[in-house]
Amino acid sequence: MYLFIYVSITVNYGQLCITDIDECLTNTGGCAHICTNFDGGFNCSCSEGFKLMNDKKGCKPCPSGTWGKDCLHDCSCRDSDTECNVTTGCAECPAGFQGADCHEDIDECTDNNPCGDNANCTNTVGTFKCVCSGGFTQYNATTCHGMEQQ
Ligand SMILES: [Ca+2]
Repeated sequence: MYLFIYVSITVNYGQLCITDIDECLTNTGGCAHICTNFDGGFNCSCSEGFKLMNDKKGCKPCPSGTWGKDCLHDCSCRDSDTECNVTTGCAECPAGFQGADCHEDIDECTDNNPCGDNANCTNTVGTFKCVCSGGFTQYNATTCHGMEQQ
């Protein structure tokens, strides 16, 4: 018994497994879309707008509400999921947001002072506030008037 194990180990160490086999050269490694070879193995991946299936070879279209490489991005578009392209994402974000996933707040206060000269702009997530400077009162969301203007 001990002798058998010793011989088996010796044989395995004796094999020369130095040269990598490029599995991607044969039938794209069985990958539906993209095959990536590396030393000792290979990976399958999918094009934008597709997700790798459980068999690690097939690719299925992104489910509704997701997009991009491996469907990792959320569709948080302005109107509905129908405007979310599976490869490019949202055509238009909801007001106050930007970025590929529409999760990034727009700092309205740094873009162009929407509050005018008589108020201080405060950025908030998804929108902004105008707080009237001393001596001025709120006229509407973005305008403050002095006493003589009311
Ligand atoms: Ca904001």
